[in-house]
Amino acid sequence: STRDFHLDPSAHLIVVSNRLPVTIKADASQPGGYSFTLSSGGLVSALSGCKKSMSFTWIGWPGLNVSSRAEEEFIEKKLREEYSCEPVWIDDDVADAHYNGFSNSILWPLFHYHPGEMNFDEENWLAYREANLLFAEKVRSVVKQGDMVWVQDYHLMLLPLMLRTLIEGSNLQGHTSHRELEHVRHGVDGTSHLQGSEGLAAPKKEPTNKSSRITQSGEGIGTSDGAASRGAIKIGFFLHTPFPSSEIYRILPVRREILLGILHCDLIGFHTYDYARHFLSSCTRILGLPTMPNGAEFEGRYVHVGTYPIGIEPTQFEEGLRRESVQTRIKALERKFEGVKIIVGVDRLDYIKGVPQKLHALETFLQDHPEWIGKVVLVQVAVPSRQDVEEYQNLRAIVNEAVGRINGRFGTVESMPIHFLHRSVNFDELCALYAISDACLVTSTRDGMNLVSYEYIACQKEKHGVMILSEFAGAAQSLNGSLIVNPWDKFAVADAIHEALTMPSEAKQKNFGKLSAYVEKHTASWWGVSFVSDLTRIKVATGSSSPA
Ligand code: GDG
Repeated sequence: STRDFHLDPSAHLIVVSNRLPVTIKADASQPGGYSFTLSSGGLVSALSGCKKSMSFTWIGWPGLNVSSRAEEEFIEKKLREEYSCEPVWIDDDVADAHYNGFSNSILWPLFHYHPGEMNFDEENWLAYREANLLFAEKVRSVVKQGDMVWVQDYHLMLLPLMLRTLIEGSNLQGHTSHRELEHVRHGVDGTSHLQGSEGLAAPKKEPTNKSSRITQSGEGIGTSDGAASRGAIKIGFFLHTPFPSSEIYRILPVRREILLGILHCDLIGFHTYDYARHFLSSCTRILGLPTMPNGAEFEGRYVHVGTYPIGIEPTQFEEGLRRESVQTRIKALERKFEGVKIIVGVDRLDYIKGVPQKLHALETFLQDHPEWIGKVVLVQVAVPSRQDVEEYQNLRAIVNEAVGRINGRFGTVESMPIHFLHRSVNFDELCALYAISDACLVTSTRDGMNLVSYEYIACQKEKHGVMILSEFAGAAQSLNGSLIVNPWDKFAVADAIHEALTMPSEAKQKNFGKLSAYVEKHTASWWGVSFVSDLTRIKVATGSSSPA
């Protein structure tokens, strides 16, 4: 269906994500002693569409700390002038407990249906609040009346509430959940008071000099004593992970606080209809809120909830494939693997990606179809990820063992069934790998969307390779034309591998046609523009408003 987008060129968009899209490194050879590199991440291309028609600021953690205020100022100036970015400085211990602690050891496992891996810890929760408050203060210092703030992902779920509190001050009164709000605002021991930043800060720590400096120098619309009117700014939130069933979600000890955190938005977006539904039923069951399929009533306002499936920029891959160096690499790989079918897997080495399940399915396939031994290889790129978190270290050991065992069992002097790379590959190599592969295998046990499947399709215009996709990836809702599998059923995945390797070319072509049409249309910039366009359209009234 065609959508009619509406971006207001006079509006200013502030995007907030945990990490800034710029990598900063100490580098003595550079002026000022630091090098700056814009990352090529998905969010950068996703926002390219919005950037063309609106003015734009990106707020995030710069990923490092420097020793002097002069160095901070140097970095701030460079980020502001060349990248439209504003850094949020966070002390290393808080940043670690916020990112590795609460975000990646509590929310991440729970949202991906791994409650056994969730170790709830008060210190991490306090750090999560403190980091969210530092972000809120930074946003408050740059935001102006009429701006739109778009908050990204599970690292920043308290930010919308904190921002409204900072900006709108004492206007935050409510009937539904007054006590919960107090709990979030005042901190666990109740010693802090609401006004100003202290009420939101972790009670155990004094506000740092840095955070109070940001507060004092803030030129934004909110002040700690005067309240701007409700609706002075619009806030959107997008969750890149699944939102789990309320039966899982309600395990979280701070389930109320996290829901209340994002309910202070005007628009909340998810990748799929299921995630939106799970969120709304959590709002009903945990907070008792009245909900409708497209939103919830909260504190006298209507919070819109919608689905915005993210995508990729296929043109980046098409351009990659046209490069001479990539074509040369493709030819070399094709020679190397002549007469052998290739299955590609590309995953961060994360327990949600189901890499052990993938390996077991391949093992089952080779056991049941020994005629394929030596005639098929799995090239698995497993990018090291979050190696400071214990679960990820355990996973690495499990995967290494399985690769060794399967290669030992089915390998020959000439070939090994699994080519396992525990590192990242560069973009050109990634394009070549996608292009030469006869099938792509995604076996995530949960995955918000999964963009690897989109990228593989973008690189298959010539071969029409088969996409084997877990039903537990958000992408399974969109990528009609894939072979959808339950990754926990190794026999079913083994059957899908067999089907993919033996599929007639007409069937492959037909499937590819559907997949490609979807990927080409639902791009990353389409995602960004549709969300911001919907946020622009929402009318925010003082007091009660009804759904559009
Ligand atoms: C989260 C959600 C959701 C991987 N290895 C290499 C490499 N990559 C790139 C891929 C792809 C990206 O990393 C991975 O994206 P995914 O979407 O597959 O997964 P997550 O990182 O878990 O992302 C996910 C996403 O957010 C967006 O909302 O889809 O569900 O979990 O772009 O290409 N890139 C290069 N070398 C590698 O070795 N160059």
